[in-house]
Amino acid sequence: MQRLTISLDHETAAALDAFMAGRGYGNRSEAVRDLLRSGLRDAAGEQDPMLPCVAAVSYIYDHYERDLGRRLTEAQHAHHDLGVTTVHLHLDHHHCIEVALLRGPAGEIRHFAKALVRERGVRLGGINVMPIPQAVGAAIHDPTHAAPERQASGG
Ligand code: NI
Repeated sequence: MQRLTISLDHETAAALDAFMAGRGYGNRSEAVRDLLRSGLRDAAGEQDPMLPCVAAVSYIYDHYERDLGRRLTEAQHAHHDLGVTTVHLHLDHHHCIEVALLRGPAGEIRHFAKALVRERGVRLGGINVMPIPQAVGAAIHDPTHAAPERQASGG
């Protein structure tokens, strides 16, 4: 463990305390560590656009708004190589939430994710990009890491 001392303006310190209270953190170190990890995880993808990543992109929109539902679907078809799956929930008579799971190089999925949440008419959007851990990536691409075949059970 290394110790570091940081200075915060009052506003940021108050926001940190509110964040801690909301999430039930016992001390500031723990909260700052988690925030740093999440920031560094995001930065990893920004630094290396080829880094294999997965992303969860969520957005709430009004499906009556200017063909938005169709535009979102078309955008996803155009990037079908990055799409894994999409979950859609009808929230009320107007609003829908969709969560798209993407997989691909960090730069490409970040670009597509931003395009989705910035589509005209999207009310709220969130993007969570995570690097695929090395071992997981290796297991997927390297057939020698495949799970051993099961013995036929005869049943
Ligand atoms: Ni819907």
